[in-house]
Amino acid sequence: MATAGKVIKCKAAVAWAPGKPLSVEEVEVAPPKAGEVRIKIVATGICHSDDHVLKGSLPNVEFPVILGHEGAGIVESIGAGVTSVKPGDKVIPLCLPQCGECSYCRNPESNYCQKFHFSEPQNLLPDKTSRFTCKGKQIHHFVWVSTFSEYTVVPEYAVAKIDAAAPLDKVCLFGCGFSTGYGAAINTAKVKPGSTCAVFGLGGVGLSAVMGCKAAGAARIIAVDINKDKFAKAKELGATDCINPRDFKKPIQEVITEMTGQGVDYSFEAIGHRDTMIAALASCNMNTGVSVMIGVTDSEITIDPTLLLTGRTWKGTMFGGWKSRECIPKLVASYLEKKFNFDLLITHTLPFAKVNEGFELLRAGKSIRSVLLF
Ligand code: COD
Ligand code: ZN
Repeated sequence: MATAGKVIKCKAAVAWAPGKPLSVEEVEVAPPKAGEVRIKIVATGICHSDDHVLKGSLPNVEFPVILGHEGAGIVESIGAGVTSVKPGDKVIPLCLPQCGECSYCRNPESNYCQKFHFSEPQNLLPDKTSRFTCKGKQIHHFVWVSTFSEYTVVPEYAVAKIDAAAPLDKVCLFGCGFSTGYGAAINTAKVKPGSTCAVFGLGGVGLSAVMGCKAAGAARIIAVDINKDKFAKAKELGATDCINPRDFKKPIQEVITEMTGQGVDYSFEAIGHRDTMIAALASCNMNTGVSVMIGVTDSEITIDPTLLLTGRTWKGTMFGGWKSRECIPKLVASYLEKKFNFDLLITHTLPFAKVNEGFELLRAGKSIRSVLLF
């Protein structure tokens, strides 16, 4: 291949500092070292977590950085020792790696990998260097994947090879939004048929949780958002009731408890706010209720301990509980077999140069997922 072993110059969106718009620049992407894979990104979604980073509210990220973690692409070249993918393979870079060696990777009950950002920052590749430079400056990676670059370099154990027939402009959503929300219902909560659920936040992640509750056979799915424009899509995807906390004088947890008698069996928080995390917890029934926190907040939470004392379970989820390298290819195969369809989540498709417009649409509540195409 003509580019293998060479530095590639390409387009990327650089976040030079928190709070500033992204800057589309020409960057240099060094070839992959041993154990690494260089990927030509074809499509990438914009997730609210990228915006959280720009606001400075995700831990351990270092600027300047190339964000983006919901991408799909084609392997351009591989470093020494890489055996699981080859140039030309379609792949999804994985923000949650699966090293296969740490104690969690070896535990069949767990999907967390100790190489993930919450254990060791993923701002540089494992050898503690970056493959990105721009205007002579080193640019940091973001959770290793940095999909807002036409080419990116990722460790082999953070890459999933997928079916050659997969449409990259759709399956990029497996990189975060769909996998996270759908898996929160299926794997983390283990929603049972006939149960009642409440999903707080109807973005790409929350709507995927609605889809997961429906697929698991929930009888009632209460969708909660302050933006009523999200309700039509929530209903299309399986919500039975849609409620706006601003339409009620009393706290939304009281409304949900009255609607269901005791509170729901399962609740999900897909917003990333302290108050909605507590409201979601209090919305599930006091004894067997399970509440799953999907969002991340940078503020601490104080709760009345009796919320848990009576038996409720409060859980978090990372990447929807999927062991990433192992499960993503299977999920892509199920998508190709039309076992589920999340295409409705993609509300906008934009050329990569319009990345800031994509963020504006997200902030204004006008998009679910914008997919950027290189
Ligand atoms: N009450 C009800 N709904 C609200 C409220 C509120 N007080 N505030 C906002 N909302 C709604 C918004 O109107 C919007 O519809 C929805 O909540 C949020 O949707 P999006 O599209 O902005 O966000 P997503 O779906 O792209 O992302 C949600 C996350 C929870 C994943 C994200 O915000 C987050 O916390 N990310 C960090 C967690 C993480 O790292 N997850 C794994 C990989 S991203
Ligand atoms: Zn995300």
